[in-house]
Amino acid sequence: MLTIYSDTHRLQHGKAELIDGTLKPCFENPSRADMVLQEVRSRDLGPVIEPVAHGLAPVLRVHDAGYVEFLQTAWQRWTAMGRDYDALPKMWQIRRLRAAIPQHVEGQLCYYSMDCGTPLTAGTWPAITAAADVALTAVDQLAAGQRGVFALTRPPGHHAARDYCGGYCFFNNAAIAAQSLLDRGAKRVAVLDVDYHHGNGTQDIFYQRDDVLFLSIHGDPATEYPFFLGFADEHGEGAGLGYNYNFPLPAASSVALWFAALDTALGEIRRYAPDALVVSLGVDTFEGDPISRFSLASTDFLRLGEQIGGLGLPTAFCMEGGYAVEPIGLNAVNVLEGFSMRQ
Ligand code: OKP
Ligand code: ZN
Repeated sequence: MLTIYSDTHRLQHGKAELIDGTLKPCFENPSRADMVLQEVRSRDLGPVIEPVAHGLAPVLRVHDAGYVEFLQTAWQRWTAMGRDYDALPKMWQIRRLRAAIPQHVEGQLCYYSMDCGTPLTAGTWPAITAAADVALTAVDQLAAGQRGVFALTRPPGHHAARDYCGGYCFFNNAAIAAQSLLDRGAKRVAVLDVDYHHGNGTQDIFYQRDDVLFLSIHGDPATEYPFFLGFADEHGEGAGLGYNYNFPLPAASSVALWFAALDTALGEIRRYAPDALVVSLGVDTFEGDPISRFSLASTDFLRLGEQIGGLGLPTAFCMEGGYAVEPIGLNAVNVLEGFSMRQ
């Protein structure tokens, strides 16, 4: 399987996040993608190629123009005030506060953020545009006839909605890929999100549409991040009604329960009969993940890949979460190898 990768991801390197009352080094850091790439190479998954620059037009197909402009200019505006540290919001436009967009960069940071764990840094803009290009180049390769392509995207994307960042995500790489598939002629695309956390951003982007079927298997938001979206009764809206499926599972769910949810999700994908599939590939469902609470073993990821491969669809895998850094490559490449076994 072909992998698309850019070193530019390294430029997104936040310093710290607030964990258990103190600042700890960011879980979402460059070593994650480095480890995945190393495994891709050592197991000879296939060629690794650089992304092709696609510009902002395909990003603007899923993200709000004001939000994109904010991300593009925020670091320059932040440092122009003499601030040389990561930009993090300290308040939110919560219930009954005015929804007007503030003028000040700090106010805008609050307006455009979902949480305070997603540091905007000097390298955020180049890293997120490179990640979008990685996803878009994967789509180019599907259009050129590849059956499965691995977009080694970092930072991840599935928490980023049309107009907000959060959960380490800024641009929604998987949503950008899905939209690009449609723009290249696909009639229907499915996005399957297997990360431990609900893909609230992807759901938000496609919630009112029937040309993208979104399905997510994740820790129940009643107790798990992102808390405010991802419940089983979210089915879509308007034209999108019936095209959104959430499978929230209790935090300590068994592997058998997880695969039963996968089976149901795959059945819905078959029924939808899409032209292509995008997988939001988070491997933080792993038993050793430090911030998640499912218990998939490394071999379960092979099985996951095989089952996805059994759909027989052109498939773009976009890397999302996975914070047990040492086995992240083993787990991610197991999915890709399992998929390839079914081609
Ligand atoms: C991003 B992705 C841990 C706090 C974690 C943010 C989680 C973001 C996950 N105590 N907060 O879906 O893997
Ligand atoms: Zn996650």
